[in-house]
Amino acid sequence: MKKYLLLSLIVIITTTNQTLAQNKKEIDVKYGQFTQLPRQDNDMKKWRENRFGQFIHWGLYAIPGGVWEGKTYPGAAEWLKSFAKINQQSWDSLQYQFNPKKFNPTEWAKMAKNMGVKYVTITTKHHEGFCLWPSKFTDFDIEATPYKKDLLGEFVEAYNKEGIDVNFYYSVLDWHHPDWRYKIDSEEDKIAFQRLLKYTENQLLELIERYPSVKGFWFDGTWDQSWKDNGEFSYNLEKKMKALSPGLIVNSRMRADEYGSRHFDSNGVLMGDYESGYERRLPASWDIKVTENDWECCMTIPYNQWGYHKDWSISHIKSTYELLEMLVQCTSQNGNFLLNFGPKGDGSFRKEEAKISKEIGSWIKANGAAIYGCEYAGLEKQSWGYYTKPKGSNIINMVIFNEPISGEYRVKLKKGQLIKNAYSLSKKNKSIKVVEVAKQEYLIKIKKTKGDEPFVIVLELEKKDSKKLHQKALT
Ligand code: FHN
Repeated sequence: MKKYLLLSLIVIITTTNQTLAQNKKEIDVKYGQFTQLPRQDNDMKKWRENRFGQFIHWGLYAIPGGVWEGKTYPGAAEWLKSFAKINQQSWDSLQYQFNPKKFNPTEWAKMAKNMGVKYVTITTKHHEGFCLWPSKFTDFDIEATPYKKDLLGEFVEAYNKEGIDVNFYYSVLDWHHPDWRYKIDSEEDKIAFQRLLKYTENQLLELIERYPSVKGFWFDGTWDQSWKDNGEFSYNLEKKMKALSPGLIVNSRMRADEYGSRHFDSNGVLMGDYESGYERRLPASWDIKVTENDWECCMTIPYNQWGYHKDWSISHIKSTYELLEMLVQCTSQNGNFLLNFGPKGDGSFRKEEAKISKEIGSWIKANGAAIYGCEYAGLEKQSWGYYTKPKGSNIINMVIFNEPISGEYRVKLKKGQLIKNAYSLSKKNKSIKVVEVAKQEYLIKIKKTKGDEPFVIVLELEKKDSKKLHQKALT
């Protein structure tokens, strides 16, 4: 009788769920996602394995560095034109001062390599509209500066030489272009904006043709109504770009569907190849959902400065370990971490950035095995730090940021997972004591460290549920 009741209950629940699913009417979206996600091709796999990237914001705004006519503006330096209400002519004339004599692309690329990044994303054109490459479609570009040379080309070559993948940031919002419109209020606006769209398309195809090794595009400035009203255009543009460069990776900010939905289409499906909405923030929860789509968090070192700002005393400057913890959290949740740098107008890096990049690099040199190619380990986050897992391996890394006073680390694995061996990444030959306190639950005992650096403990798992083997391994 009991069995019969249980069976009936299961049938009722299943039927109700099916009815609910049928009732959830999907909207007919014509210009939404057109790719099966998550992408499983080699380019996307490489993007995922890279985990750590360098963001570079560099443009005319690096010259005033947040200061105009003796006044310091605390907002983001690349927005100075807008904050300080600087007229177009004055801003545009910065072009004739742009001559980064200290720009050494080889040194930049070496610094990035030593920091441990596997990819870089550079602003080819930010909201100010200035182009770091000689564009056929505008004079507001590097060619018309005293520097004259193809700066972007030099950059791409140097980074590629170091084995670093290059992506291009491109702002659709353009304060310089006469045809830019925030919204379309008249027939005249409509015609002007169509010209802007053509300009955008021309430049993007130009960038792909000029720099064929480009791996991806990072769109920005796509939040205005004018762009949102042109979902069909951005849909076709993404297709054209990918036809010209198969394997190209595009962030979720590029597109809007025909209803104006951004990042995710009106049915909640991610557009582009990965979610790029995590700006200066990490996922708030440990919800498994974070791990369903590829995603990237972009982060500033100060509170909110992307371009070079002369005065960094205005906000908290994140420490090396604060930033490393963010990188590790991203890895543990299947995300990438893109750390921003804002070079000065002369082409050099500020000393704070140089120091942080060195420190990050030295930690990653020793502990990169817990980052590159790693993913969500399928385990809950613990108070001592984060789990990461090299894809397809029988290894789980514990990346420790908070040492417990007891020196004991509680580890709760999944059914069927047994610890075969545990060791510190810095001392691979010395096993660490593991005590089984309950089924799949362990205490890892470690001598307290000086506590001045995050470290990694590696757990080698034995999947076979053999008690004998297990006991043997732990003695
Ligand atoms: O307005 C920009 C900002 O200057 C910076 O480029 C960031 C980077 O993600 N994106 C915009 C704001 O979302």
